[in-house]
Amino acid sequence: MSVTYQNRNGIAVVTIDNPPVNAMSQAIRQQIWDIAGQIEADDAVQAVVLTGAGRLFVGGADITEFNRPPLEPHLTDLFTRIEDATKPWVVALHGVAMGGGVEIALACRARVAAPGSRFALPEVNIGIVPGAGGTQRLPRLIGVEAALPVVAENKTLGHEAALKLGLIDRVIEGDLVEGALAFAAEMLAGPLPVLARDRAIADPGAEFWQAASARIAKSSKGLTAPGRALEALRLGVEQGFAQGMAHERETFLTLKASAEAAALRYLFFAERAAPKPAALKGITPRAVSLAGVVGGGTMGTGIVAALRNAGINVVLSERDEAALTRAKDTLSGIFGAAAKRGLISQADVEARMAGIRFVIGYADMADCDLVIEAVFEELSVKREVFAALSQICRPDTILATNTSYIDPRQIADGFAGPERFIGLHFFSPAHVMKLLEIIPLPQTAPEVLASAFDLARRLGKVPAQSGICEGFIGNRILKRYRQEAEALVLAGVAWADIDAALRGFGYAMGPFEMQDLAGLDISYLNREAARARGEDIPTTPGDLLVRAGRKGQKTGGGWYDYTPGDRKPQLSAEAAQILAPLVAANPVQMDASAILDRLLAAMADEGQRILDEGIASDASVIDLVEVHGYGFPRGKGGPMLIAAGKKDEAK
Ligand code: 3H9
Repeated sequence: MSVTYQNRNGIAVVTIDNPPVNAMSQAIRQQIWDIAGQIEADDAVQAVVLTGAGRLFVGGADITEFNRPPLEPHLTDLFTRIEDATKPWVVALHGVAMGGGVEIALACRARVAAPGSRFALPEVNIGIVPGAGGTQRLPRLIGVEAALPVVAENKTLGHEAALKLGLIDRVIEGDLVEGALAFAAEMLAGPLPVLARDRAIADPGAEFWQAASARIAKSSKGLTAPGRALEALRLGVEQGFAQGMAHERETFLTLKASAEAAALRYLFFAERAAPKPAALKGITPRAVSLAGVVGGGTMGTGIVAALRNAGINVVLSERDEAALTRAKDTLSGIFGAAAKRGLISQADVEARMAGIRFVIGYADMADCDLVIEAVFEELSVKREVFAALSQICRPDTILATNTSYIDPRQIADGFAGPERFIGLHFFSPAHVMKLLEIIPLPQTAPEVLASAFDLARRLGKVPAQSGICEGFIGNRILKRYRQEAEALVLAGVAWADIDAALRGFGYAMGPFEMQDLAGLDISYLNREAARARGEDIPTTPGDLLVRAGRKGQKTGGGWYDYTPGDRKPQLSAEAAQILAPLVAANPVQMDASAILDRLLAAMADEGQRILDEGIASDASVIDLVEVHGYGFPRGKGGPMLIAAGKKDEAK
């Protein structure tokens, strides 16, 4: 880790070398600071080219330092020093510049970049605003309208857009440092470009700010930072650069110290650790270029869409023509909707559909590298599929089940090549939801497990390895959460209060609204099946509602009533009457924070059991499951993080 400085014919080349992402840690800041001082004092230097070693320029400030008080020299002071230098600094950007990496570039006199470079201020993702001038210098350089989505909405700019907007001054084909040196020499011959801080800025007016605030309030889903980034930008436009910088710094420091930012940082590192389990280090995954999917229902088609979006060709198998036609329609609907939203082109839609072979039976699965079964959740049906696949497929074809509850050992039992079986539990809709639970069997080969992680990476999913237990990590915690919520109802707490508490916490909906949306009948049928097997399962509120024909939104009512065409839940006198025999006679008032404490504690308790049993390797894996598969509010980190915080408070 070092910053080096070399005099190249009167121009100093300063190189930041701090793998893996050249993060600007205290040591790096100090070295740049010192070198900047030496350069100012060196008569043999007329200008500076700043560059990063390795595959990218700079990934930003060093986030690992954010849990501690900031250490000097601060980035803001360093950037002012660069800005005030009498020798002009030119930055040579390549790969990625993010956060502080963009901000240091904005403080330079000029910016050149290699083709393919990308620029972003992703600070809002970790609960902060850009804290070293990003909200002030960027709008002065590229205009408020172009800067706002970068500053507050995590928009990335590619090199072409950056050039057009004036974020960079030249794209350098060929050797970047040589090109930057030539640019600096030219620059010295003419009048120097005006610094970003000294450029005029136009206020786009009240209407613009109003619309932007409304858009950001909607898209930020309860997170604080995006709105504060907008405010910081606006304040600098209205009150000038110096005031804007002071306000930005204060906002940055306040947010950095917040629980929300701590939770988002925790998830940032958890998301980066999850794809790289230590046990798989050095193990090469198998190549997957053709995948089979058995079952073209909601889950199967979602998985096919996810695979095609990642460029993997697919063979989709169904039982008959009618089912295949339905699957085809669903898939063209999925891709068509993406095209309508401008995410892909019409040509992409056609290419994605063309990469799917729709077949009946399993014969065409013979040459697949991976086959994912997504058929009805019934052991015998799944075993039928694998009986055929284990005969037809190559011996090295990975065979995966998308079961959400059934023990994958039972599904694979007795079939040839047990080392190639694995559980891959997708979440519906599978082309949207980020979570992929990966469930190795005891005999799964390490390279099959490595292939599952590699697949998650290619599909843009967050992988969470789970051991085998009923419901794996996610559905096991969901069951406990629902049980706890129902226990409160039985004790006399109004279910509308419980749902409201969870919504207030940041969930899109509470447990009872969720049941109404998903339908109460499937879990009812599961309970009935278990009762038929002789299991002693007491009558639940869900049983009474389903028996009275209230299966949820699809039947016009469940826990709540619904008017046709409207998903808004309304209190239901009928549901209350049906449940009266189970619910305590006297209503119990419980405030939202007490309700939350109960439900979050139950989730964390189940999570702790999951850890104790070795089902998950780390508490952060459980939190990733909740955030990416079950709508746990990102800004809260996860039930395990909250429980750990409570334990710390109690100490
Ligand atoms: C900021 O700049 C604040 C300023 O406005 C003001 C300050 C006053 N720090 O993602 P990868 C680690 S806030 C420390 O797998 P990729 C990461 O944990 C910052 N560590 O690589 C991982 O560690 P490990 C704003 C960092 O090639 C390793 O590097 N910037 C940082 O897929 C490789 O990471 C951001 O938010 C960091 N800043 O992607 C950018 N960044 O190997 C965040 C990464 O031990 N970073 N690490 O698991 C990214 O988006 C991606 O890492 C990047 C590279 C695109 C840069």
